[in-house]
Amino acid sequence: MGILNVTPDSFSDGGSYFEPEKALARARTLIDDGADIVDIGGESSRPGSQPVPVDEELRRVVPVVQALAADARVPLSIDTTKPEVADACLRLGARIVNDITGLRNPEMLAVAARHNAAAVIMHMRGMPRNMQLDPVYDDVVAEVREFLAERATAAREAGIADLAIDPGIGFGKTAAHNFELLRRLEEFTSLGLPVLVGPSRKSFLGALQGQEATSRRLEGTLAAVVIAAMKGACVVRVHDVLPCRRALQLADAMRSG
Ligand code: HH2
Repeated sequence: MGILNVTPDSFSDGGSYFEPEKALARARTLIDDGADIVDIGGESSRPGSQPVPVDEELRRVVPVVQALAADARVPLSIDTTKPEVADACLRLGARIVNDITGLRNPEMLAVAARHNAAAVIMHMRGMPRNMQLDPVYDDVVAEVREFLAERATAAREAGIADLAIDPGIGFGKTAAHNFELLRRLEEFTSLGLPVLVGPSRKSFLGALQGQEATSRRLEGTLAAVVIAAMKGACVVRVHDVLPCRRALQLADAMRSG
């Protein structure tokens, strides 16, 4: 899953693809580099970020989804917490709702079901503005797993058949929590749903290696996606599709023997 942030302030590429022409060119690069899905977001969820009004989020993503839906060779996913934005993008041809709030809004469940969309259920403790203020868990894997199982049941009951679950790397988690989620990723696959993970360029990778600049976190990202794949992840959400694809090709070859 290639990331397309149509935002001025995303944590690693804010402002780079904010104009529609730049966003479309980026989407084409992601697809040429081997992305199987393009995930389009119009609101940053970096720690400390504030919500964007619905009109502004629509203004950012609608032209991009519209243009891409007409000629993209891969399914489009919309990364949003707002049912109005999901609805508009699904109408235009997006096929997947990626909701960092885990479809907790009943209206979001209804929108995804109505459009027969697939959905990604992600775990987040708190909201972006406050999620990194000292997150504490007794057992991070057990607590995240329980949340994902509960939301998957709610999504199925609402009529959404095609689901993936995501432990939400960096969303209300310390670096130690993120490492533990990756180390014990198999415990999520046992829920019987495809597992998606998004470690790309995140700060827990930088902290370990003294790489504060997000542009210096590629090696950490490659290690994380390979480990996630070896532990059963089906989808990785990344900025750097080409190198991740190459690293995953090797992991696949080793896995299949
Ligand atoms: N991470 C980000 C955004 N959306 N969705 C899922 N399912 N999983 C993730 O790990 C995930 C996500 C944050 O990354 P990015 O989109 O690059 O940054 P920003 O939120 O600042 O736009």
